[in-house]
Amino acid sequence: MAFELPPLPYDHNALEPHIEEATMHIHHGKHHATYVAKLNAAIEDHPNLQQKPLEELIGNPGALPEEVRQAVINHGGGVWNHTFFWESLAGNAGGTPNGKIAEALTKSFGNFDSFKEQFATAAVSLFGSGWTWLCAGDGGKLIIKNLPNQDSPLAIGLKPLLVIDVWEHAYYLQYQNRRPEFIGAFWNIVNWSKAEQRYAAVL
Ligand code: MN3
Repeated sequence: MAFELPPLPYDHNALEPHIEEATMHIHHGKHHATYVAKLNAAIEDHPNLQQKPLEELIGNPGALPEEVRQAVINHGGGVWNHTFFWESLAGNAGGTPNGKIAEALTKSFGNFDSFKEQFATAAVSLFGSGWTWLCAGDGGKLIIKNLPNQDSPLAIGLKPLLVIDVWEHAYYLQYQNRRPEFIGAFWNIVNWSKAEQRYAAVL
């Protein structure tokens, strides 16, 4: 097997009450695991691709053989995005960021509350299935970017710092159609120290 499902970086109940244990079991153990299985199936006959880092596969899809390209974008993206999402969250987290990312959020969005409002508005308004990303672009400037399906910000030259999964499977069991409520709960479990580390690495 080329790629494996990484374990969650915390217990399945660590994000309660904001994301319930049952959702975590299905989202990680079924959805995330299925992306891993389908990625491996897609590149079964391509041992050279199995040896490469996932970032390289999804970061430069133009270099992939055409017959597997869309499958790697979809399932490889699904693998990478979910791993990044789990690492973007933590129990007893949330609050406000510190350090360079705090300064950059203020510079790019006016103030922290304005960033939260713009990010939440983007996530609420994303049509269909996709992800809302906070990324660093040129010169470390921060931008909010909605991407559909499992498309990767790595493929368009952005450096992701934080993300929320707004596919219905991310919240429907607990929140049903109330996506804004799920997005509101997200702020209580954002792992800002992880986002700070990621931004420091970009700079
Ligand atoms: Mn998902």
